Amino acid sequence: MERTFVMIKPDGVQRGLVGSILQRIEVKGLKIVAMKMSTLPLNVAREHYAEHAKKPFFKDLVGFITSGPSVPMVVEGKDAISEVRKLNGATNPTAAQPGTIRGDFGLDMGRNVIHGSDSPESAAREIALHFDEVELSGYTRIDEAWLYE
Ligand code: IDP
Ligand code: MG
Repeated sequence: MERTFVMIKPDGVQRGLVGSILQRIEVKGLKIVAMKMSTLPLNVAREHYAEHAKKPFFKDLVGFITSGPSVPMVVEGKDAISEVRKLNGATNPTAAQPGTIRGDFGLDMGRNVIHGSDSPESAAREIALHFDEVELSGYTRIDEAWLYE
């Protein structure tokens, strides 16, 4: 089983999409093992997007991501990292396929509703950045015997 860091961004919260997005994650079979609502502190936002620090959009990105509450979570399951990236769709919502979260719920690159880690290294780094170990709940979902062979 693999864990990934997922976050519904402030636009997703403001637009009332939290329930719809969580439902897609849950019905896929992915298990939410940690979740909270929090407005990211500036230092956490800068650290989260450190790989983009030199990009022209970095200032706007950090301003946006700290502008209101987000819903950070840790999601677990088979190939969770790539499965969440597939559910999310392409970075630019106008390029994202219909049926994906970004393809169905967004129109603008800077308002693309959701984040998902892009690799095992990013997932480990981002989970540790946003959550303490004690906030992660290991448990068995009742449907696991029917989800996995
Ligand atoms: P990802 O979220 O699909 O992994 P990244 O390339 O890691 O995409 O970019 C991180 C976030 O930065 C994107 O989700 C998007 O919100 C924002 N972003 C990326 N490229 C641009 C851009 O060219 N203009 C404005 N915002 C951008
Ligand atoms: Mg990324």
